[in-house]
Amino acid sequence: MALDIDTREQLIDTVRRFVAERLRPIEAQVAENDAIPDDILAEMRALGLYGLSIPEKYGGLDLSMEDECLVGIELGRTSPAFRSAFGTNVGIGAQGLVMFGTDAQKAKWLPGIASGETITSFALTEPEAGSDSAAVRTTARLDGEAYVLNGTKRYITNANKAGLFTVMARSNLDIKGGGGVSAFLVPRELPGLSVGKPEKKMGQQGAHICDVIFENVRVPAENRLGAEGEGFKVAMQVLDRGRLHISSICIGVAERLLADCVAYAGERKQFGQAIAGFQLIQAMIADSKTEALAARALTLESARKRDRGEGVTLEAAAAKYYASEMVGRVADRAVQIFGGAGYVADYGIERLYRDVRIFRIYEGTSQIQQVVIARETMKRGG
Ligand code: COS
Repeated sequence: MALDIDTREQLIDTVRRFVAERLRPIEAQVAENDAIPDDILAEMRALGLYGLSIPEKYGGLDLSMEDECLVGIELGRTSPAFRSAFGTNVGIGAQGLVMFGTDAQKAKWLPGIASGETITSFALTEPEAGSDSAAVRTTARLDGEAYVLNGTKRYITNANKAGLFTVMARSNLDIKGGGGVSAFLVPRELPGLSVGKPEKKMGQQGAHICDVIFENVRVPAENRLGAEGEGFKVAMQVLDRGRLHISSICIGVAERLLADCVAYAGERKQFGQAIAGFQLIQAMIADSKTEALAARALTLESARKRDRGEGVTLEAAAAKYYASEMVGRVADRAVQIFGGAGYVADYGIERLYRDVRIFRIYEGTSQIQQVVIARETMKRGG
């Protein structure tokens, strides 16, 4: 639901202040400890951040895609690890349920997801099925009133905290591609489900990814999400939406880095003057600003298109491709503008440089976005 202008401004202002006053001061601490303090997580819950995209009926804020992206841009102005804490509840972990769940499934799980009491994870990727996500090998064999799941999912965000997994598994072994895949809502407590240790990563410390292992996990048939064989399409539609959300975070980080660069270039003196006066520094700022503006326009326009009920497979891929590559370039220029100070840890620039690297990989690599963009463009005839 689209918010009226005043409510939207209020929400954005609240999130902006929360980011500036509560999150930015502890960025380094969170990275050091690889954990977000519990009181901060409680504040996120109180602000409604876990339920940004969940229908009001189930306790969420029911934001339109455009409003969610505007909030996402604000959330991007700090370490992206903070957003990750509730990102799966807002996006890929819960949207399969929001879009394809039955009334009974929604009533059972969405209130807990909206409040942040239940953390959700999206379990698609496997050791042998990354970009080729239709190749999932995890099996779901129907046995009486339950599907029996076996297999391993890899790099699953928030798996260590999750109470509910949206799992894509092959329910028909005779169909090799996506058509043999179904989606399931799998509560963590089911016997046979185990979660590996969080991986050590390049960036975004405080956000966690783990393996999820299924050993004869009996999932009640009523937990299937959508029709049998529709799981791959569920995943693709969830990702179409998720890609717009990720784009908004990339824009927020880029805008944050730009502000940091402008402030630093105004203070840092070389050759007897602030480096902001040098045109070669200005050129980097100009390029970063232009690209951040372009990503903002593309993402918000695509979000509005989705809000009008139109398909955005191409637009979401284009926005994610452009915004994630853009923030990589902006972060690289930020290190350059900060010079030695950009390379050492004290200023946080090198941390953000590492944090943004994953945006070009998860929820579809840049190369997958290019494949999607080309296919869709050819389908549309240009
Ligand atoms: N929305 C709805 N349906 C979609 C869709 C979308 N965005 N994308 C594909 N489909 C449908 C197709 O229409 C097709 O349906 P039919 O069989 O009825 O014709 C079916 O799904 C299979 O599609 P396709 O043939 O395009 O599948 P491919 O195996 O060629 O792969 C890509 C498609 C590469 C685009 C897909 O595997 C992908 O996005 N991979 C990246 C996954 C990813 O983002 N992983 C990150 C992990 S989650 S953090």
